[in-house]
Amino acid sequence: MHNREIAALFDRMADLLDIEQANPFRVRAYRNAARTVGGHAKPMSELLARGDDLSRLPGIGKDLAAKIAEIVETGRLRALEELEQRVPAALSELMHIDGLGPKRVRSLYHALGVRSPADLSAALEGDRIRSLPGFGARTVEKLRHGIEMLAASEKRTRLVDAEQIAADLLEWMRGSRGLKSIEVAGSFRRRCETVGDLDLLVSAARGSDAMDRFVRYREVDQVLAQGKTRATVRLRSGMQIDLRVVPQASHGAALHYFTGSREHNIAVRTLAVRKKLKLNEYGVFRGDTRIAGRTEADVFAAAGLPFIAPELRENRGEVEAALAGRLPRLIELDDIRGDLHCHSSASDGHPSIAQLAQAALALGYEYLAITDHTRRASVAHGLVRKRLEQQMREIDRLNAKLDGIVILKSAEVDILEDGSLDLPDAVLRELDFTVCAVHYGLGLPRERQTERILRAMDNPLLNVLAHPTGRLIDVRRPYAIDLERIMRAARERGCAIELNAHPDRLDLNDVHCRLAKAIGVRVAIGSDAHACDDLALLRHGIDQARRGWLEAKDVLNTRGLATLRKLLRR
Ligand code: DGT
Ligand code: CA
Ligand code: CA
Repeated sequence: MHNREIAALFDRMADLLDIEQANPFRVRAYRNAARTVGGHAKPMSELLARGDDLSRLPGIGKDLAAKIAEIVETGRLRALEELEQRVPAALSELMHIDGLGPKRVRSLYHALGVRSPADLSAALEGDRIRSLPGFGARTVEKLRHGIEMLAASEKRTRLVDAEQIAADLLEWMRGSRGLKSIEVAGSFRRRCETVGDLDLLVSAARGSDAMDRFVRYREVDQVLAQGKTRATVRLRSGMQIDLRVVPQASHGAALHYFTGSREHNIAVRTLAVRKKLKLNEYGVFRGDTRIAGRTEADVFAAAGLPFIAPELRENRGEVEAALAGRLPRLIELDDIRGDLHCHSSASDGHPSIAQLAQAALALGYEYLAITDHTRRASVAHGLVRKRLEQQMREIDRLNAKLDGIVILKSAEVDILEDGSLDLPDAVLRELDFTVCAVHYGLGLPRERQTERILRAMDNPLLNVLAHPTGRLIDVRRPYAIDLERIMRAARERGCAIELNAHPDRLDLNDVHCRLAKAIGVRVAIGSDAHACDDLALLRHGIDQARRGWLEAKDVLNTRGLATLRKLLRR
């Protein structure tokens, strides 16, 4: 059982309890548990095996700790099975459609017998749904989009989830006889935000048992194809895996070929052909002689190219840049000097500021900004002015004691519908800087939404525009905005644009990062952590930044504190 799967059971529990109108605290407890487990870096099974007390994890009490142990040991959760006797399990899937909450799900179920996304699709075809209270034309339209997103999300897996699946499989495969190397190629290696399947590449000595071992992996649900050097299986999680076994002499060529993208491969092959060479997954050939293939660098060199990082291989100009000696020096996680977006127990995050500071220090950061929500986000215990002032005093006290790290006073400030910020300027001025975002009124028409954000940026107290498109991967589309116009305005005004690194968001995405670079607006990468371990989520932002050609100099929080302060000032 991967952490994601345990989290999914808790989430389903929370959904069904919510639909059943159970105690909201119970619902929230399961949600928090899902977040803690799903975002934890180590598998729960490993923590249990080494005797850790799970009730020490944030948001996990004795009861939930026992439930995690039950799931790890039995693969089941009895409490959920009992609940599913009363509430149809598929109703939980409906809860994941944008526009549906427990109330609407209940009314769809009771009034129209809608139990699943398929039922909902059918109901949307007819007009009985319009007679239900709360299902106006806009909601119906939103639900149509929501169903499309759900259908699309079933075909692809978020990179962060694929990582857990891949890590477990790799560990199993490393036990193969005669194994020389093993790598995951494809979109996974290019660090795409979602992957369709995993492409596993093994180089092995003759007579290796890698192929047999692959199809015997305990998570395999179905072997779809099996030959001597290639096989395809489907795992119980639904993920499909392609395996290729190649001799070492072809390793680099195969790695390049199966990393793709297809369009990048074609561009490189075209260069090779111009040099009268043949390039395929076995090597680079002049006539019948293999002149390269053992390493990827050799393959690139044979085509007349320097090594091109996997994240760039989308045929978005990387081959031309490589030929001209103008490849970017991509940002690395090590370049990051601090985190500019995280939540403490003052809002919806769990940890205290002191705990967050210790965790940030352990990551080697020089600074950490505390960006709790302000007033409007009442669901997340918006910080009223008084508490924000208390928090600032607490930060002053901590900063006086802490060595090696500085906590920055900030807040995630709501941009209201008229473009004003929801705290008075006098309060905002007390902060080191602000992170501002749209959380409500996501459905405004493009022109108005863009105006709203431009007006907010007119206020010189707006420093970073957070998660600029508002999309949630697999769940919610970006809101309608003219992002290019916003970025240009941000550059003129000296605002930065956030790359929110949380795996639910990745907002900016890769293409937007590239646009930011072209426009010359600085990018601030933030983890949006709600737990100490979440600070490590920042690496997901680095993946997308690299895909967007960003270099350390394009990113705000690669600077030391003094320069950061200077750059933030408007
Ligand atoms: P995915 O799985 O949809 O997230 O995306 P990829 O890029 O992993 O695609 P996949 O799994 O179909 O194939 C892996 C790589 O293999 C792909 O990126 C490039 C290479 N490849 C597969 N088929 C072809 C082909 O017909 N021509 C070329 N040039 N390369 C191919
Ligand atoms: Ca793939
Ligand atoms: Ca594949």
